[in-house]
Amino acid sequence: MEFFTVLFVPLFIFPLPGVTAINYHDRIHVPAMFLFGDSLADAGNNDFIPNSTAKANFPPYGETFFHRPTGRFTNGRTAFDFIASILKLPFPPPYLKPRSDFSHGINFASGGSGILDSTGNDMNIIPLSLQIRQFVANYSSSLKQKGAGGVYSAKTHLSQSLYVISSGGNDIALNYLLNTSFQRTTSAQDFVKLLLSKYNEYLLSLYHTGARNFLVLDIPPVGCVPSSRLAGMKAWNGGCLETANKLVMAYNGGLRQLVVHLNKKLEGATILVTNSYDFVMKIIKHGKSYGFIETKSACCGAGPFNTAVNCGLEIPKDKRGEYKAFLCKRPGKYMFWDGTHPTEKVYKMVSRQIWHGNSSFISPFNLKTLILRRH
Ligand SMILES: *[C@@H]1O[C@H](CO)[C@@H](O)[C@H](O)[C@H]1NC(C)=O
Ligand SMILES: *[C@@H]1O[C@H](CO)[C@@H](O)[C@H](O)[C@H]1NC(C)=O
Ligand SMILES: *[C@@H]1O[C@H](CO)[C@@H](O)[C@H](O)[C@H]1NC(C)=O
Ligand SMILES: CC(=O)N[C@H]1CO[C@H](CO)[C@@H](O)[C@@H]1O
Repeated sequence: MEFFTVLFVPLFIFPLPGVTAINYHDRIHVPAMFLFGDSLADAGNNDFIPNSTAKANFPPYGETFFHRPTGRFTNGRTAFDFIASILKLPFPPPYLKPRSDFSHGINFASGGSGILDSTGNDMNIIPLSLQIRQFVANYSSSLKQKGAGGVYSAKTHLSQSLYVISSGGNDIALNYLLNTSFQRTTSAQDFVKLLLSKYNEYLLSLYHTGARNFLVLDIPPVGCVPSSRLAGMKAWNGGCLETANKLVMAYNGGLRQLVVHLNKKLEGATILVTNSYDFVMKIIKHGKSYGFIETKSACCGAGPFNTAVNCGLEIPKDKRGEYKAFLCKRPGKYMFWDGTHPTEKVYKMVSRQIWHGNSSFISPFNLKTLILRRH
């Protein structure tokens, strides 16, 4: 019940074109930003799911920027918070957060979720399919119920807004690679095809609801996060988990093809797709030239790669002699905040690349170009 009400409200208060909210001297006008996906985008939805076990609701999460945990899986803002600021929008509030103002966007993302419904379902999170349905079902029905003027402004609002999706890493790292019977019944190639066919469906349902401007995130090298290095410490000396990275690369290649195809097929739509994989790999290899002193171990956590004991969790008694509770002094010098997520510093760099990066990071062009072309 609550879901419907909160989604319904903003449609009545959309600024009409030509009224106060639009500043014609400012060509960068995007009325709202809608976010979907996993912990790279979640800004606290999981905190409002009582039995979810994928939460970042304890210190020191958030300590660098917000100075308190917000449910974001990092020390500060996510890449999409930075994008919101560039677009002069507030950080899109979590869909499940009571009494939020959704007039400039909603964040539907849920940490631990994936493209497949089976991903993360033991953690009580919201799969991507449901995130999309929550948006589509309620926006479509409220559009139908509006009078002519209302439909017009709601349609404009939806078509000028930005839709961002970050998903897929968990399908590989937390689902397929951990489930041997899944691997037996479905080849890697078919698994990637399955992910992309679902992704195609989600993009189409957003399009049919009225979305036109999309930003789609490729999967970063999940095989190189501290927890993957820890998992393979003995077998390959703490290098990257290549089985994961190979799947990621296969998926990313397919995603780019899908985006090229949909950009031709979907009239009036533009889908931007990133290449965060190569960007993150470059930083891992040449950390110093990007201002990082550490690109392998987490800033927060303890034990090998600072991830054998998770960030912010209490250290078990029997491990106290072995591990020392550890939080790095300068998170801005670390690539990774915890065992699986980057620091705010990396997110800031990624957001800059999304905004004005060249074709080696984002295609067919960057977000700035998309927005200037539209207005
Ligand atoms: C978690 O809560 C939801 C409803 O809030 C319920 O449907 C689900 O069964 C619960 N899961 C577990 C494992 O308790
Ligand atoms: C593993 O994958 C199989 C086949 O897809 C599925 O039926 C099963 O539920 C999965 N197991 C777990 C623990 O997720
Ligand atoms: C793209 O930008 C990066 C720096 O962000 C630079 O290293 C690279 O040479 C540029 N590539 C092209 C094709 O301009
Ligand atoms: C798909 C979805 O989230 N639909 C929601 C829309 O609003 C109704 C009415 O409150 C909810 O019951 C649905 O769950």
